[in-house]
Amino acid sequence: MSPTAPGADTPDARSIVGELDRLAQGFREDISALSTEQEIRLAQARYLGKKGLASELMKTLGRLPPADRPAVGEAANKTRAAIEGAVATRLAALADAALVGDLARTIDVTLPGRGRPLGTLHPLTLVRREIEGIFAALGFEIRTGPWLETEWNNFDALNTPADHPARDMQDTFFVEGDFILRSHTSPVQIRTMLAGPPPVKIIAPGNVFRRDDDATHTPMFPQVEGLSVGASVSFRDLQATLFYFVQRFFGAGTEIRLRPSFFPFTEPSAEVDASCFLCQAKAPARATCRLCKGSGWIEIGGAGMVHPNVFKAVGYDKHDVTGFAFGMGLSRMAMLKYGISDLRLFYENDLRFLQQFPPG
Ligand code: FA5
Repeated sequence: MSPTAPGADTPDARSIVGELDRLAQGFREDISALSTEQEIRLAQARYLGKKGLASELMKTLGRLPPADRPAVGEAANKTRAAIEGAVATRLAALADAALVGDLARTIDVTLPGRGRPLGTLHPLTLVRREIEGIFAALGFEIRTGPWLETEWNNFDALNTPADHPARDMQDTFFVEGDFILRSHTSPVQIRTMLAGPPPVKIIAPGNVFRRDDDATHTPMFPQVEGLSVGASVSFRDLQATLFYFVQRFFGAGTEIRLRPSFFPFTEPSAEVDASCFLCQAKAPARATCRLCKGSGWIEIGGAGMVHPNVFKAVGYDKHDVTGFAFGMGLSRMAMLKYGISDLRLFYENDLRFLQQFPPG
């Protein structure tokens, strides 16, 4: 390709501009067929190099009338930019194609993926969630309270003054200052009633702490508290609620039994037993049942009607309201549900144990 001019001595500005345009177009066509960077760079030099086609064309610039030179200069710059742009675009396309080629060579997309181990939910979490769901269906709200508690919330307001022998029933961890580690979830009853007027219908799951440590007792364990207070809440309501709960949690056909007991914050008070869901409390399986040890019943917690002194402590009028409360050991429930014989398994974080539970 060579510049065309009307006459050797009088180059024509318009034809040079046209020639420059054709140069850019010709370059694009040339490099579209090239497939290596080296070839492309050589082509670039053939057009833009010192002795390249564009440079040759520009040599005629000096012979143009001065008035025409700016337009030709501008066209020359555009041609240079177009050629450089085309080089960059073509090189980028080649790099992309090379990458795709590399990937196709190194990744076999038909191979199975690398498996990631799936975490599972802790059995105590599974049981807590299940219990929350059952009580939520009965209209109970979920409340929580702090682990560090005042003695007043944990004992005094629950009708257990400092010299009350019942304080010894729960061997308590004392913390510097005026706090203790709560020994049961019952202080959430107090916090909830202090926070607002009746009616109240809550369950409160959470960890509690006692100086206990053997196969059926750990120094920290989860409980779930229940409290229902209103104008005419009765012992019948407590029985019906617990009955509904055991049927859903342990299965239809499960019975409950309430045995007279003592808690300072309830009157009357009861121990709550569920009929053994393993032997169904029926002979002959019952005689050798490892779960209920032949009794047909399994203890799941304590319960009772809220003591008038508890209402007094939180400023409720005992003439206006009655209520029931219950407290169950959540780890005990998980042991029963999953047939786990040692409570300490829950806290050892042994993956062989934990991986037996579903992801949730
Ligand atoms: C209480 O803690 C009462 N606050 C329950 C209550 C609430 C009664 C409301 C009335 C009204 P108790 O100390 O029995 O009660 O504990 C309740 C349950 O916690 C027990 O039945 C048992 O399942 C579980 N539990 C007690 N100590 C431990 C422990 N060290 N490790 C695991 N579970 C325990």
